[in-house]
This record gives sequence, C-alpha cells and structure tokens, in this order.
Amino acid sequence: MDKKKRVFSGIQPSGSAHIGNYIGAIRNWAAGQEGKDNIFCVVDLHAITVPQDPKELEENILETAKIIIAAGIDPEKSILFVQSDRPEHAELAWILNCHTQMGELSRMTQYKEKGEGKQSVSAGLFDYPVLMAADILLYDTDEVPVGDDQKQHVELARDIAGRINSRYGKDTLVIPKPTIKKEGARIMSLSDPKKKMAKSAKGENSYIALRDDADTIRRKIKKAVTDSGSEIVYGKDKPALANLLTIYSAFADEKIQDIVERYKGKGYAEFKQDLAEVVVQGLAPIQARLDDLDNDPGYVVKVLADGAQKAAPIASATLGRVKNKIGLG
Ligand code: AQP
Repeated sequence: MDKKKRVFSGIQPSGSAHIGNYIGAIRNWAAGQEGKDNIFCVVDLHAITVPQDPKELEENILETAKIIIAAGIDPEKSILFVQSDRPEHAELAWILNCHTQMGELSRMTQYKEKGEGKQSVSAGLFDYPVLMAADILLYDTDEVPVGDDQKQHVELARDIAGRINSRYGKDTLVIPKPTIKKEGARIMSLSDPKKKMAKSAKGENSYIALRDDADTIRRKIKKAVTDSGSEIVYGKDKPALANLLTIYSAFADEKIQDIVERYKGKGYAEFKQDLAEVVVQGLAPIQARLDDLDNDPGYVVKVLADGAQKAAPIASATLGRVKNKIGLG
C-alpha cells in the first residue's frame, strides 16, 4: 500500500481569524483530512516577529486552536499542536538559517509589506520564512495547503531543502509542495480590494472575523467598497465585486458564473444583503461549535498537549537525521 501523503500547515495566533484564513486555508485543511496524514500547528513563534501583548498572545493561542477545531479539524484524524511546545522547530530553523542566503530573504514580499513604513523591524520578521521552512521540513511534509500569500515561502522551503539535499544526500529532507486552491486563494480586504484581508489590518471593517455576529457581518458587508457601475459582473476591472463574488461562491458552494447569472438586472444593495445572509449561515455551524468549545476549555488544552506529544517523535527523528548528516550527530 502507498504511504499516505503527509500534510502540514499552520496559522498565526496574531488576532481574530477571518474568512480569508478560512476560505484560503482552514476549510481546505478540513476537507482534505481523509486519507492523509495531517499535522496542523498554531505558529506562535511566528506571531512574536511583531510586538504582541503577552496576555493577549496567550489567549489568542487557545482561541486559534478553537477556531481550527470548530472549522472542522478533527483531533482524532489530525495532529494539532502549538509550535513553541516543540523546541525542534527553533533548532532546525537555526540549521536552515546557515543554509539560506540573505538575498533570498530580502526578496520575500511579506517581509517587505509588513516592514513597510516601520521605523524598526525585528530580525525575526526577516527570518520568518526560515522558521516556516523548519516547521514544514521537520515533519517530512509532502503537501502544504496555504493561501496564495504563502506560496513564496513554501517555494523557499523547497529551495532550502534542495540545497541541503544536494550537499548532504538526497534523503536528508523531503521536498514539499504548496497546494493552493484556485478559488479563494487570496480574499481581499473589504475596505481596499488591492490589499489582502489580514488579521493585523487596522480598520475592523476590512475583515469578517469568524466570531463576528450576524449584525456585525451585515454591517461590514453593507459598508464594503464596491466598484463603479451597478451591475453584478465578475472581471479584473471590478476587483471589489470579484472579491465579494468569491466570498459568496465559497460560502454558498455555488459557481461564480451561476451567481452572476442569477443577479442579472439586480443591484448591489440586493446582492450585498443576500451575501450577508450567505456568510451568516455559512459561519453559523462554526460559531455553534465555538460556543461548545468555550464551555469546555479543558478539552482544547488536552488536544494541544496530546498533539505536541504525537508530533514529538516525528520532529525529533527528522532533526536527528539532519544533525547526523551535517556532522552534529
Ligand atoms: N486574505 C487571505 N486569503 C486567503 N488566504 C489567506 N490566508 C491568510 N490571509 C488570507 C491564509 O491563511 C493561513 C494562515 O495565515 P497566517 O495566520 O499564518 O498568516 P498570514 O498569511 O500573514 O495571515 P493574516 O491573516 O494576514 O495575519 P497577519 O495579519 O497576522 O499577518 C495561511 O495559509 C494563509 O495563506
């Protein structure tokens, strides 16, 4: 029998997870759980590359784990753990650092975007992609389901692994590949369709958090910017509408073409009203599961503790193999 494909992906506990995280990543993790060997991680060491309030960070770590479970990750089928509970991530990251070029990291667009306009930027933010490479490579990962914004980082992980393999032997690291769904790979901000929807974005009207209640969702969608014109059409010249149609399509599980056809002759107001209801209904089961998890915080803590234990032998085997190969055995 063929060995199951190993899947690894992570999410930062850097604020309220939003529908971009869900459509671009978490729902695909949940949908692909069957028949694969899945590992999902709350990547808290990534979150501290920008300043965090310690108490909020602690709360966000648990909250992010709850979101992952509520959105469909089954701890019986997938390993779920917190990155800083496994010290192997930071140790492998150091080894990978010594095999990564400064020039490669300087080309990473997320670093440029997040550092833009800031007076000081941490070395951690610059080095973030190497830690991400360590997260992925530590688990002999075949597939990394991510949103489009993370593609460049997974490509870098492939390059680093390839370089290490050509130097120390091709069985040192497994070369992973990004798996990115075409639809919804980059959900854009509701207030500026040129920017991606992000947890750390300033205005809270720019994103819909998975915890937002029905009235908040309705208000945010009503306020969402639209393009010039009044017809419901999909096209590159209508980026705001294309984004709203993508969100509609994801939650209604309906093709964009069919939605456009149905709204022929109808205006933005009606479309937005319906979109809000589609999102409210789509998030309802996730929010119901979140309520259950809120009432049972001990459960999530236990899932994470078990997950860190299950991840341990995989992580230590890979780290040990790499150390042996490079002469640190
Ligand atoms: N707007 C998005 N559309 C589609 N997918 C997205 N992802 C993030 N934003 C979008 C995907 O969600 C997963 C987890 O992302 P992350 O938390 O690790 O980091 P991020 O990409 O930097 O996400 P945010 O929400 O923008 O957080 P902040 O503001 O803290 O940086 C990844 O697979 C990502 O591709």
